[in-house]
Parts: sequence; C-alpha cells; structure tokens
Amino acid sequence: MGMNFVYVKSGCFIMGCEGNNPNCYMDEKPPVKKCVKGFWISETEVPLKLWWQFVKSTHYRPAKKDLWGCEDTAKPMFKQTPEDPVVCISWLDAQAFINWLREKTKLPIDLPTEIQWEYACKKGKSETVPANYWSGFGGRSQNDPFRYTSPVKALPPNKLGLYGMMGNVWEMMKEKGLIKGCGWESKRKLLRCSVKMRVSPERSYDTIGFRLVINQPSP
Ligand SMILES: [Ca+2]
Repeated sequence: MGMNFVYVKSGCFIMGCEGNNPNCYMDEKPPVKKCVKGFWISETEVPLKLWWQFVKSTHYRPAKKDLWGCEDTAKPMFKQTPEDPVVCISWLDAQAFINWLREKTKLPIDLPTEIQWEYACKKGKSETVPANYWSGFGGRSQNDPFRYTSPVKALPPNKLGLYGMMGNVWEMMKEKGLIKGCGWESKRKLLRCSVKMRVSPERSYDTIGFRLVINQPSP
C-alpha cells in the first residue's frame, strides 16, 4: 500500500506523565500501568501521495468542510511535497480513508488507540529523537530546518524505527477527536509521549494528520 509497518511486541508500560515534570497537565496524571497486545504500526505519518491515491480512486468528497488554516481539504496554506504528511483532513475524513484501505488490503487497519500510540512512543524513546516542532518566529532552527510540515522521513526514526512520533503533525487516535504527538507548531515543552489534546472530529486542521495500525499478531 506504499507504507511500511513495524511490529510492536506485546508488553506493559506506564501510561501518563511520570516523575515530577512541572510541565505535565492534569489529564496526563496519574501515571497508570497498562498492558498492550502486539500490533503493527506505520513507520510514518500517512503521506500526502497516499491520500491522493485514495481521492483519485474513490472521488472522495468530505461531508462537511470546516477548515482551520487550510485552503481546502488536504490543502494547507503552505506548500507540501507528496512525501509530507497529509493535513487539513478531519477525523471523519480519516475514517473514510481507512475504510478504503481496509477494503483494498483486507487487513484490520485502524487508527492507533491512545494506549497503543503512547506505548510505541515510549518504547521507541521518541522524546530523545530530533523533532519538527515550533522553532521560533523565524520558523527555523539548527535542529529543525522546517517551518511547516516536513517530509515524513526527514528526521531520524525512534528506537523502534518509527518516524515523526514527536512533532511534524499531531496524530489522530481511534478515540474520536483525540490527538497526540505534537506538531510543527508545538512548543518544545509539550513534546512528551503522554501529551494529548482534544479537537473537533469534523474539523480539519493544518497541524493534524494520522498514522495507521494493523491489529494483527506477528506472522
Ligand atoms: Ca507526528
């Protein structure tokens, strides 16, 4: 399907904000032990080129256009390459994309649950990898040459081989309207695996995209 998946083995972890980090929000506390079954997760955020394939083969039109920072569906105000993550789509649009891909591949594809995503983020030590986040009003820093989104593999992957878990674009969770991972506009102090936000599932934002999971055990 034009995307690679990494198998994340079953295991347990501490979900939420650990230690005494003063930046942590109430909804990241208290930390709780969670166990997860093995699953596959996409190496990258869904790239724009794959979204185009979907639109081309289904002639998809969103039910509703409620655009934030976007010129149109899947079209932000800034320039993107086909390798950049798709943004300016709503959670509902993502569901339509997933249904298409499920039909096409016959695989149990979905958005990651919050637990799956946070587990993959923490297990991969994503917080220690360089990320595309807000780099000042100039828009660029030494560590992050990107002003807006970057190609999905522009920066090194985490320890599990997953790219862009922190930053680039926020990622939609299976839980309607929940997003994690921060985006190109996020401040440094937000870059944590446990950070989450809630947005409208009907609205499209120029900072939010998604990655996929396949809920299937290892062959
Ligand atoms: Ca991301």
